[in-house]
Amino acid sequence: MVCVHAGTYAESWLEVPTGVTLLSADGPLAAAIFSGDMSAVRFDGVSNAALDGFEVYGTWDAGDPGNGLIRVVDSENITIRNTMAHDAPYDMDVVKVSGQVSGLLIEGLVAWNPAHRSGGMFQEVIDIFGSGATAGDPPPVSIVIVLGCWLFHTDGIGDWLIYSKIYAENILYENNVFGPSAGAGWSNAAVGIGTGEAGIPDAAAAVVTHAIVRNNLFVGLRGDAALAVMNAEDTWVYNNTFFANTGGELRAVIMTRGNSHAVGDTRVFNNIFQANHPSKSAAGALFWIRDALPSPWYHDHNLYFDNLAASDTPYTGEAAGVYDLDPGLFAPAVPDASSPNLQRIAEIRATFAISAASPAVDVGLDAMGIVGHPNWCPGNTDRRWDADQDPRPAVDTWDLGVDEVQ
Ligand SMILES: [Ca+2]
Ligand SMILES: [Ca+2]
Ligand SMILES: [Ca+2]
Repeated sequence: MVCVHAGTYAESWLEVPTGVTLLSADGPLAAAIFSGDMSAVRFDGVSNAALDGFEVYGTWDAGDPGNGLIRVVDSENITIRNTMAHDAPYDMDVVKVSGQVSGLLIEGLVAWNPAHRSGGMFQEVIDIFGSGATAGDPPPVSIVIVLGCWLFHTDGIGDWLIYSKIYAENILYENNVFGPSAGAGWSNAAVGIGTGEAGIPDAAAAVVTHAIVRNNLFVGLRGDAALAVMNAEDTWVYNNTFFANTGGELRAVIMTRGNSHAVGDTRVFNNIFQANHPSKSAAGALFWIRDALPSPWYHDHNLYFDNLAASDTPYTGEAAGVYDLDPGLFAPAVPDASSPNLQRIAEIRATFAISAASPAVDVGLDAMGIVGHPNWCPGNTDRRWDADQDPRPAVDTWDLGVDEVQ
């Protein structure tokens, strides 16, 4: 353990060694690391190391091309927690993960402002890239949990918020707030399981397998879609709330794309969709199926209220879906990102709570009770809880969306 007292430290290329936790000793965000035009914190070839409680920032878009304000490469059992990271120097993601990485927990991270990439578009807030595999290798990136984070863009800065791509497995996005984002509607999705890039080393292989996307808020997002499932196998999308993903800079709420690998098993259930009216393309779409329909493709037990009617594949007709009833979200709005801090995550989440009178109450499935639910990290992947860590029952009476009423 290395304890750092309050203050702002001008440091760059800070390598965290194996077995070391770098801790802000006077509490979360009391200590700050300012890296100027360089990478700030590196986990490179290490294990059992952590960064806890720092504000980490650089000079946005400055300097020579780099690869990550916070960088995780060829490492295992790494934790980044209670951290606020923003304003990446030129060509850098805010958090860049690549090489062989097994066991990464990113928890309670508030992050924004990736830099431009060379060519004019933007890097990502979090980039998870299973890189470097050769024929016969297992996926180089495995077991990544992104938990209770808030990722957004400001001032038109950004494209993707987060993606997992190329050759990765066992990915969990849980209890996060995604949005607002700044994609311009000609651009990529905000949140990706997979990308449109082909796999490496096998271009035709699935690029992401066994992903879970649950208890997340998708709000105020732009680009091709709020959430994209691309060239992936076994993706579970449940108990998310999609609100106000709308307007002329968004094409779809959920997009699937199988341009290099036909999208496999995809489940969409227990979600709330409210006030989503993407209109960038001729009609926009609730579900945009860019290639073949995922197989199998399952959606049911979702609530739809005040959304656009257009959808590449119908969202009507769910046997246990809830249609045209107001879920009664407490005070939903696109989050104000003008003064971000760690406490804002819970505050935003509270505005998407429901009450006992909501038609979303008790009409969802017990996700853990469904045969085939991924459980690659017991204790994490099989949690029955909502976004504010209230328990969900072990029977088919889960509430829809991020909140379970107690
Ligand atoms: Ca990137
Ligand atoms: Ca319930
Ligand atoms: Ca709750």
